[in-house]
Amino acid sequence: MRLRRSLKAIPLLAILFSALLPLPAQTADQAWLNYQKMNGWTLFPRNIRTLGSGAIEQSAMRELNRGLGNLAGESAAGLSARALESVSGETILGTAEEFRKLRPDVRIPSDLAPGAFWFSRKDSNGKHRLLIVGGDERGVLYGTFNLLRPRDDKGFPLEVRESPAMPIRWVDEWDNIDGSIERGYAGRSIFFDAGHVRPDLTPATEYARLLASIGINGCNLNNVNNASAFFTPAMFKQVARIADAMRPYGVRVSLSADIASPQKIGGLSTFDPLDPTVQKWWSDKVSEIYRLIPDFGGFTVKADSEGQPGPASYGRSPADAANVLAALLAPHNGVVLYRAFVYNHHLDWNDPKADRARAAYDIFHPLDGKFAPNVIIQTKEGPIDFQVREPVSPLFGGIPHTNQAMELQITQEYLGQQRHLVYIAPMWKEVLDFDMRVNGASTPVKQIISGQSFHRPLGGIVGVACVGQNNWLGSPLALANLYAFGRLAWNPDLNPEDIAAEWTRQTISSDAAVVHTVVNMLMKSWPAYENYTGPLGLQTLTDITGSHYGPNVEASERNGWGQWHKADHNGVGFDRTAATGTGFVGQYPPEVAKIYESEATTPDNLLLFFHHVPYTYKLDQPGFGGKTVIQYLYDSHNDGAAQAAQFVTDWQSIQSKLDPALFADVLPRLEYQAGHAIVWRDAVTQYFLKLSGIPDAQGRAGRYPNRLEAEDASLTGYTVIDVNPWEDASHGKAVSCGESARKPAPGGDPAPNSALKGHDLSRAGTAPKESGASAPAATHCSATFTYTGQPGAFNLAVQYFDLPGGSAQFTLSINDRQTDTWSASDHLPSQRPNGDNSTRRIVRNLTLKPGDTIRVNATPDNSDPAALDYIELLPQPAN
Ligand code: GCV
Repeated sequence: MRLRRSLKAIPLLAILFSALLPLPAQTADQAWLNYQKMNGWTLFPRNIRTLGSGAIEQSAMRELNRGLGNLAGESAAGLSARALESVSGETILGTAEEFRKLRPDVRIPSDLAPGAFWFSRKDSNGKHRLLIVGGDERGVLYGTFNLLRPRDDKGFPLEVRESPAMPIRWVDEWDNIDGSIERGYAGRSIFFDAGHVRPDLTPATEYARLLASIGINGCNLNNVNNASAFFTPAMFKQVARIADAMRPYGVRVSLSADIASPQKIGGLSTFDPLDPTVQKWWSDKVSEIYRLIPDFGGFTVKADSEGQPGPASYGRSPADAANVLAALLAPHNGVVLYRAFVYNHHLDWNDPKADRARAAYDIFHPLDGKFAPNVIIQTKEGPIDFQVREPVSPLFGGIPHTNQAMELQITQEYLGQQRHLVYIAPMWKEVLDFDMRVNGASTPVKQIISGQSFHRPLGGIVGVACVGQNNWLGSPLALANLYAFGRLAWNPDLNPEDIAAEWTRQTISSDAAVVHTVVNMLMKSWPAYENYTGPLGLQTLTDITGSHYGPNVEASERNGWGQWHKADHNGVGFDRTAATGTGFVGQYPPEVAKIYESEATTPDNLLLFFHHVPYTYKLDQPGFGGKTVIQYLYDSHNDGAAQAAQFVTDWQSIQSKLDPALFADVLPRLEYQAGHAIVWRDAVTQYFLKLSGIPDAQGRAGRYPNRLEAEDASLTGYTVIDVNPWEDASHGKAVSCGESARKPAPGGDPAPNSALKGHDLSRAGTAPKESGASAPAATHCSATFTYTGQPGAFNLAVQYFDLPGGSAQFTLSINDRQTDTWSASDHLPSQRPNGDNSTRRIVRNLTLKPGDTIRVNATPDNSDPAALDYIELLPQPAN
């Protein structure tokens, strides 16, 4: 017994020990700035100099030298004579002003705006001359990165001139002072740890490099929830170190500000923004910050939202609060990004007029024109919360006299949490291109937020990135989203497919087959995810009060949060029309409202967001095949899961052309996704089959002929349990080993970071209960199945639940011969077996004949009870 314990302690010690070792420093090369990969792409004269001495210009020069370093590292032998010749000459970097002063002999464009650049390559007197000219220092840096970027087959251009589409191009990090990250899926903060700024800020500088390479100029460092802990003198000093680390790449830092800070940490009895003592408190804070960080960007504010306090406590408006802060920041060139994500999360589901989607417009439209010139209203792209598909928020058309920014989410909270491949740029592009038709004129959202449509001085785009210590976003292919965000912020007219190709060339390989395959996978990934999670405007049908990850259809009903789909026995969808629904549709300008008001003209992919229709409603628009809503739900979930499986095959098809480490890193992620897409498919189709009572015309929903259910197996030690929600397990049941030994988290399953967010689970109505097995704890369990089909060769899927807090062990034996063993050691959400952690293991190439026994042996570990759902025999592919 003692021996067993000490043996068990070895891996634990190893984990603890490795946790104490410093992680190897994270660098921008791990993302897309790997000049080794781009070797030889860009040839430029090696004699490089800058006209100015500013830090950002020096960064530009360093960047060229890095690129050159790799070019030179290729050695003369590796370069053709022509290439070597083409790099002789000079490269000159400088701002337009510096050129005018110091090199009046050189002709440059006269009207480069801040951030803009122009570069040109010319032959002069037999020598090459490359000029990189910026409207300011940032422009020089952006031009340099542009020059270093591998291009498509058209080759290296002789002249390029570009300028950013909008002034605000920021990322938001939701980092907490203890180093955790709300909605972060890539480990801990690169900035903070245990109440302090990290001693080594090399990753912060590397992050700034990455951001600058795609034109991002601001980074809001901390979580919008509970931000007051950051507003102490000691913390300001430390944040100044982050600002120093990021400044050389032109990235200004800013902070989320908690409106209640004067009371929470300032010792005042009030936080009323119009109270003079409160204003004095903010004024002192702002002065203190700018003494330390002269180029501080400003404040991001979440107020009166999801438990965060705000001006409403004193009957004040968002404009009152925003303007007080703005007045203090204005002399320093700082701004307030006031978030329009303000809503009541105690809505009454039974009230047919209650609608969370209305909130932002209802609150902010009446305030249009009342905000100070340096306030920007930051609105999430859709009216709910980063769902797999939403219509564009009508607020973009509703405050023409106010500066606006669009908030997008790069971190994949509702989009598979970086475990699923979802390239979001095509969704962002649809949103940016959407024409709001304000006053009956063309007003695409991208032009509204850039300030162009309504002649606003400020505006822009903010991406919630939540990068962490684990390769920035955790999964290598997820980095395409960060890259695409920056490219679209720079130029929203770019095409997501071209951006994907650009990213692939820099990050993976320039090989044509690789670029083709990866771009194809990326472009198909959002539609696939939408298909298997929530098509037709249903939104992501996940556990909205908990993990926001796996399927939980019922969670989006009967809660106060207002993320509802209103499915009943007869129909599905939320009537938001002006005529019979909540009136949300009326918030759009008339031409758009007219489209959404009618079922016939609402795009089918948003139908259920706007309308409640019978399951038998026919989808007549192109691409929807004239199917009924219910049949489309069945089909799309099957198509989506099939597409996810195809990603595995696609990736395997380019194995020989990929870096082996990258191949090996990505493959299991795609395999996992393919398995989890099946969990999604089955959960949603079973749910709607039961609710509607209408069968799947193709007979797939709820029928799994090749499955052997664990609850029907011959069980030793295992107890049959009800899975909650029922649709997350085949037939609602599973078996669990050592149930009574488990120590579920007190109070059930909290939402990740729920304490921070203030999510009120008691109102959720879906707070999970542990299924109450009381059998003595088993230390080993087995489920034995007898094969009764035809003899043949199969792959076999074992569907089990991989719970956190332990690494249960599984083995699979055929006729008592062990054929596979694995441990359930992933870190998936939820403390109980459900769709968050339902996981598929595929054992390949088994031959079976009637009477063979298939046994799954399991050993639970701590809070992981080695729960098992079913096994499934899969036909083997022909090869
Ligand atoms: C930072 C959603 C997320 C929260 C997030 C909130 C917001 O509700 O689940 O984690 O809190 O949006 O954007 O403020």
